[in-house]
Amino acid sequence: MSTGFFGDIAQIKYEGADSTNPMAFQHYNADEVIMGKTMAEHLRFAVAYWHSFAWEGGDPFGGQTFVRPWHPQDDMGRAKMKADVAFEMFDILNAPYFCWHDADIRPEQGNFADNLNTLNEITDYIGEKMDAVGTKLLWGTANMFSHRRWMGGASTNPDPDVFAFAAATVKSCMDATHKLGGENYVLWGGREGYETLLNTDMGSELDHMGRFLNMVVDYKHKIGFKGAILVEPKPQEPSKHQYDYDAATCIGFLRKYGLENEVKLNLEQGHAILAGHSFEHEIAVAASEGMLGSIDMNRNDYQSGWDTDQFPNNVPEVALAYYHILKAGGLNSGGTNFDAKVRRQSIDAEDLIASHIGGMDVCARGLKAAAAMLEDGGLEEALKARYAGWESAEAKGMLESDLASITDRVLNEGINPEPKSGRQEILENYVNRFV
Ligand code: XUL
Ligand code: CO
Repeated sequence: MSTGFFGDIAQIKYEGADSTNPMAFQHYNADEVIMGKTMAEHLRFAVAYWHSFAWEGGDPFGGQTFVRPWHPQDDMGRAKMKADVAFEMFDILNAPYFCWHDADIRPEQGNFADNLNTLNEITDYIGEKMDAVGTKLLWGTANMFSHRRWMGGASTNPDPDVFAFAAATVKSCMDATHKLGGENYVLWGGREGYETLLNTDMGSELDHMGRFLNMVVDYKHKIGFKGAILVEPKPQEPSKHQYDYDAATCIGFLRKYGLENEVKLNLEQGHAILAGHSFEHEIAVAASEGMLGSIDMNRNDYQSGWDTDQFPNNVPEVALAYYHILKAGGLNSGGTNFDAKVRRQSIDAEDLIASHIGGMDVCARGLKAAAAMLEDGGLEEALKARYAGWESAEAKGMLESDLASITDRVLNEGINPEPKSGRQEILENYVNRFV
């Protein structure tokens, strides 16, 4: 029985680029085959439970703007109503996946035992809805940043009791993710960092975080969870400085604690921007190390400097992101999670649907452009040409030699390199043909 929340909005269908129907896909054609896979298989869209159903529209200057029938979110009956509405939306969008934090789906009880009971109850309920609607779980995660107990960090907290509470919380969320057939498990450490170095022992906090993540990996193997463990880089906000700053920092951390073959990265467009990188930079860094796990798709306001978690609407940007994903062999167990929220003035049920339609269409256009560029091969050809010198036996041999012998060769052969154009504008013009 419908909750009635979405009124008369019917299932969203693909109508093609000429359609002017705002409640239809113009570009996302789930079954269309691109480079041997359907769009649905490439993109693996997920809806983020927190932005669409748990966030109430507050900002640093004002509180709730959304008035929903499942508010206030402090009661199990209303948590179930929230799940009913969520699965109606997954059905309307035909979204293959969703993602949650424990705190999005169950009411906070203020102690671990009751949080565990309510998490078990709501995930049983959600499991039935997953079976009925056919939506799968891309990943689960623990919210270890909202409640005041986490204010000084979770695994990096100076108080060992908070470390213990965090360990129990992550175990419960991994169990729930496993129970629901989740395909990944994510850790984002919003409070794993510091506000001031004046009160922070950074070395021991990092050691605790490394040990904690090793326990997570051990537990994954113990319960036979086959999904990937993913950490999500972000440089700051809410902490002034977060230890998982960006992809490169995370990779160094994972290597230091022996986790480079066990943990991959969940990369987010807006977090890349906050770190001073492009999204494709973060994807390329992870891909070059074989650590590309999944993506959180959104966009950041380039002026505000905040994590604005807007729905993507920039096709050229998205195209370059998927270009690097396709080049790396795709998302595997990962997916495209819309870690994106409507603006706080977008208070209607229709806004929740329209935002996802737009996001899915923008990603579809980006994917199509990326695939066309890869199939055309222009960028790969240019790349190959630029590095062609390294194909020679002499050049390769140099990497096995030493500074003194290389110096001899420079002197003997009179090596004096002639600069060559990087051809950036020509390549940018090339990309422009596809987007
Ligand atoms: C916060 C953020 C989180 C993670 C999951 O910026 O991106 O929602 O994706 O905790
Ligand atoms: Co995210």
